Amino acid sequence: MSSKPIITVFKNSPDEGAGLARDMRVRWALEEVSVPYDVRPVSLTDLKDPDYLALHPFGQIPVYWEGGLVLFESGAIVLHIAEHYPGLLPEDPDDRWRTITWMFAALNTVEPPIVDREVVEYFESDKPWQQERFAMVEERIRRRLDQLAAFLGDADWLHIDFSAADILMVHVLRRLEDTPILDDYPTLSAYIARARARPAYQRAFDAQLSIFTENQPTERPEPSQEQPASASASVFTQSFFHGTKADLKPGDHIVAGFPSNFLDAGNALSWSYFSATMDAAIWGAELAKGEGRERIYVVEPTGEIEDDPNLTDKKFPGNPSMSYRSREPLKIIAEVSNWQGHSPDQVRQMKDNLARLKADGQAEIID
Ligand SMILES: N[C@@H](CCC(=O)N[C@@H](CS)C(=O)NCC(=O)O)C(=O)O
Repeated sequence: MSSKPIITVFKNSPDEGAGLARDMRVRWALEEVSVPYDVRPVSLTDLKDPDYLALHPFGQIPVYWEGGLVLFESGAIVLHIAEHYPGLLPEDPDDRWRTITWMFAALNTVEPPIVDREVVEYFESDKPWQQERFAMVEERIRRRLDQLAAFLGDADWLHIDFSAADILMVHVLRRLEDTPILDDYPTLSAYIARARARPAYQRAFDAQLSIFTENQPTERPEPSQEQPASASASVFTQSFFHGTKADLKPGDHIVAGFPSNFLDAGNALSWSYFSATMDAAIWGAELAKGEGRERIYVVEPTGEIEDDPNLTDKKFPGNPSMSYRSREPLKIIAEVSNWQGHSPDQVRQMKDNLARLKADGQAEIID
C-alpha cells in the first residue's frame, strides 16, 4: 500500500473511550501489522453531512481511505489490512479461508444478538415487552457463547495463531464485559484478557481513548454533579493496569494493606492503586519496592473506585494520568507481556525528584 491510511473515528465516542466503537478494530489491526495511520475525528452531526454520506452510505464510522481507495464496514477494512500485510492471516490458502470464515462468524453469527441486547437495553426500555425480549436475546447470546467456548476449548486463538478473526471476535465479545453473562464463560473471559494484553491492542486502546479525552471540556463538574466512580458505573468498561514487582497470576487479588511503594517507611495503605494508562502503570512498576522483575498486570476492580487524590488536580487540572484507587481487591486478569519502560535517565530523574521531595518533607501519600 502506498499512502498512509486514514480512518474516521468519533470525536466524542458515546462509549466514553471504552474502545467499543468500530474504529477500535481497525486501529488494532493496523497496530498489529505496525502500519502508522491518521484519524479524522467526526461528530454525530458530521455523519449526516452529504459529503460524508458520499463516503459511507449508512453515515457511520469507520471510513477508511488509502490513496484512491475508500472503504467502509469494519470487517471489510480489517480483511483488507490482513490481506495486504503479513501477520493477521495464515499463509496456507485453506487455513486463510478457515480464518476468514471465523471473521464472518464473529460479525454475522456472534455480533448480531450482542448488538440486539444493547438495542433492547437502551432503546426499548419504554416497551411493555422489554423484559421478555431481553430474556430471549440473552438466551440467544448464551447459545452462541456456549458453542464458541466449546469450539475454543483449550486453544489460545480461533484458528492456529492470533489472527484478524480474533481481533473481530474479541472486539465483539467485549460488548458483554459490563454484563454478568461473561462470568459464566471463563474460557471466553480468559480469551478476551489474552487479547487485551497484546501491546498492539493497548496502543490502539490508548489512541482512541486520547481522542475522547482531548475532546472533553477542560472544566470539570463540581464534585456534587459528578457521577460516582465505580467499576460498574459506566455501561462500558475499559482496561486498568497495575505496575508492581510482585509475581502474580490471573485470578490472584491485589489487596490493600501494604506500605507505600514510594516511601521508605510508613503505615499500611488502605487503598490499592491502579491506572487506565500504561504510562502510569509503568512508573508504578519501575518505582515499586522489591527485587523482583517489573511487571504490569491488567486488573479488574471488584468494588468502588475513585480518582487517586495524589495525582488528581496536581500539575494539571483533573486526572490526566487516569489514576485511581479502590479499597476493594483488584483481580489480576492477565500480565502485559511486552511493554517499553522509561529510559534509565528518566527513571533516575524521577527517583531523584522523589528523594528530593522526601528530603524536603513533602513526600506524603494522601490515604
Ligand atoms: N457494520 C458496521 C457498523 C458501523 C457502526 O455501527 N458504527 C457506529 C459506531 S460503532 C456508528 O457510526 N454509529 C452512528 C450511527 O449509526 O449513526 C461496521 O462494522 O463498520
